[in-house]
Amino acid sequence: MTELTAPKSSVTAAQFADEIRNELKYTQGVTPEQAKPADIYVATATAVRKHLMDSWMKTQQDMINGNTKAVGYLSAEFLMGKQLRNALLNSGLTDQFYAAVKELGFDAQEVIDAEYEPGLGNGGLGRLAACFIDSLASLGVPAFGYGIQYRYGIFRQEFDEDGRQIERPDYWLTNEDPWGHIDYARDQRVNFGGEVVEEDGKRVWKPAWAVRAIPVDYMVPGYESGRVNTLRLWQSRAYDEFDLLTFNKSEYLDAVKPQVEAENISKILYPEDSTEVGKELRLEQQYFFASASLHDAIRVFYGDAEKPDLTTFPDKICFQLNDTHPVIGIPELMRILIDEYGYDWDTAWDITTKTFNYTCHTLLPEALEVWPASLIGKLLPRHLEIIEKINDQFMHELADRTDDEAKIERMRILTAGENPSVRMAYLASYAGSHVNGVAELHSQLLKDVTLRDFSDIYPAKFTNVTNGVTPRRFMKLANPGLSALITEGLGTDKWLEDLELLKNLEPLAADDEFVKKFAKVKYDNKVRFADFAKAEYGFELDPTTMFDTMIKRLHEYKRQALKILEVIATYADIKSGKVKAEDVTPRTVIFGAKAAPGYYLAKMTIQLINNVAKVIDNDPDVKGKLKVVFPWNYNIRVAQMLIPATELDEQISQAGKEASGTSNMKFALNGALTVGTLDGANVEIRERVGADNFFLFGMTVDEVDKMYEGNYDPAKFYEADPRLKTAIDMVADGTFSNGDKETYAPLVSDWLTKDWFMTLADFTAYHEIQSQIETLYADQLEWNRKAILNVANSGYFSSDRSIEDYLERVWMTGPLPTEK
Ligand code: KOT
Repeated sequence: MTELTAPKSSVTAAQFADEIRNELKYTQGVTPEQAKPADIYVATATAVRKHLMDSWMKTQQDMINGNTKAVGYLSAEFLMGKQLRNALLNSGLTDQFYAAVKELGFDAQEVIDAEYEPGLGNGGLGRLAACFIDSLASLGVPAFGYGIQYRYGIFRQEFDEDGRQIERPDYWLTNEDPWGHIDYARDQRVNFGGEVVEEDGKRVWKPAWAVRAIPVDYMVPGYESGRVNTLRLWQSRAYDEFDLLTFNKSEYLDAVKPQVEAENISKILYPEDSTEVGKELRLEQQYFFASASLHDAIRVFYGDAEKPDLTTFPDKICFQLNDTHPVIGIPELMRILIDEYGYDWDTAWDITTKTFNYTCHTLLPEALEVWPASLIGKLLPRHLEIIEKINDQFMHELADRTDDEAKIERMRILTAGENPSVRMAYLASYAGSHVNGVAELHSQLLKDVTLRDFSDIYPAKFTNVTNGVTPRRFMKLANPGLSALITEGLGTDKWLEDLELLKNLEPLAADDEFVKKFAKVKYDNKVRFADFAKAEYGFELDPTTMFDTMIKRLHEYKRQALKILEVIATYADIKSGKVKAEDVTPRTVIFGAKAAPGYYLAKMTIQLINNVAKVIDNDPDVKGKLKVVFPWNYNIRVAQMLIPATELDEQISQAGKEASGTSNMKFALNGALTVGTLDGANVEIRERVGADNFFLFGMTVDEVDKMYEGNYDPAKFYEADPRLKTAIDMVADGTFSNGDKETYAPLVSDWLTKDWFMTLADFTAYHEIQSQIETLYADQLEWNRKAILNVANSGYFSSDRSIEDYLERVWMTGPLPTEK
């Protein structure tokens, strides 16, 4: 038996330098003298992978040979961020790396910067998947992440001269990807199209075309666990076969077309976040990775046995459906069991329902995926038959359980009528063993509103698992200063594995010396971010001003508009002299956000923010008092720099719209105070850090509902608050568009006539909380005390805790046994 990698590697810096030299020579064919930082990066990554190899193989062996059920996390997105520093940390090679690179004559930062960030996700959902696989490995739970290796990740965002978002392709694989191992020998065939025929009394799918799914394996090393799991991302390739019978000169191009198109499946990540796309290619992507992953799991656990006993499948692995994107996996597993392995329907159903669980990540009706049955029928005819049968079975089951016919009708998986469609969330809620939301409030609203009928009939299925974030990346790597201070304060670094230990920092919030050290760390992080922003974006930031940050996808419900309107109103207050310059708390307001390329109002909001930034910047009257910056192309790297430097965190979505939020957790853990609504996980953060240490404002879910019922009229709020009126008038009158009144007219009109997310209704409350924020900020010792209390009381928001909750409430499994 090979030993698991020791938590802190015993390799010396000199040995590690030799390993890097070795890779340079034997893998890349360059001498240390010829090498560029990018070469050192690739050599280091290759060396680190080799360090992890034994543990990786052993983890797989232990998983296959043991009795611990594994977890398959099926997700269309894994927003991993850069890998090098994380892999070094988790393999205990960080110190050796810095020393070795120095010995080789390179600048470590340049080596780290040579890695291109893989952006294989849109935002919260994809980043959560990345945090979860880190925690699974760190807890020693055998697990696979299954997804797609998109050739183009989330677009690279630029701004044009007018402040408009431009999307550029993110061709992240232009350079070598030393982390991903392409495993050609473990490919899977994924079929599409064609028809279903009757043969010997059986339904037989005769597909029209197929693609080759090739796994690209990424090691997922646990922190100090000695375990290394696998992230298996599928690439689609063509088969080198085409229909030679129909092939003649004139049909050549037609004949190769499917081959050419096969590779489109994994070509691009859809840049929509929480909005429905409904495109054929998207369904192809979903089926592609769901099908390949299920077949792969069968292969992993049963080898190539012709007649494996798949009734044991749910004891080997359970699959978590990360929202509805992989839900087509449900009829796919049914099909595999019935058509490929000959099981009867009931046995297949029993296996399938035990295998899947479903996490819902939204409350927005438009984000709940619904596929036209006609499209499913065209692409996956056998699956449509199976879905029809599942729906029939479901209708019968419901008839046994309730007399409420209207309810039964409402719950249809396959809708009735002329153009039926398939509701993926309903399919998952019926077929899955467990259904969970991602924060207490969200899970409650799922039960009360979105999936109410389902929770009435199947109350035991529903549970909550509040999201979490990995402290390894978002504290240790992102905030070394704070991490060192925490370790000093606690006298141990065990908090990185048991984040609840942060609780023991609480008494130190009363210790002025500790508070000053904490304030110094925050200030240093601000300086570090200012330097970064200068180098990267050319921004001039003053680290003595309050850093007030709003980073998240640009979406109306998240209400970036609320923030920018408040900024405009403050700007007007200073200009008009209503607020004396000396009474202003100097602020730097920092935005980071990408908008879906087709999301008109979101893109207009980006343009507005950029132009407000410009106008303010060019106005000497507010110099030193107010500044707005919008670093473009917000990504994980920027998040890791910005979150530790932030003092005030904006979580200002309309109550009842943000399922959870996870940056709110990262900010609290990095000692920012939150201004926020009672939405998503804000509710739980506030409960834990204490109401005195959280700036709450705005309507509650109930108040929002009442206001909708009362025919909400935003214009009333515009008339009632002169500051709001001034701000909107300035947007309308061309102050931020060189006098052009048309530029923002659609946005202004939306605010005044629709304002679906009630930005205007919450504006006054949002302004009022600002004076409390500024009063507290004036007392730096008090502010930092509260920031420490945020850190101390946020240990619950570790993704390790989320995973433990899943293990206990949903997956019913645990870590692999450790050897004595
Ligand atoms: C995307 C498409 C369909 C349905 C939901 C989504 C989605 C939801 N994408 N990102 N989310 C976010 O997921 C995070 C992790 O659970 C949450 O913290 C956040 O509130 C969601 O908006």
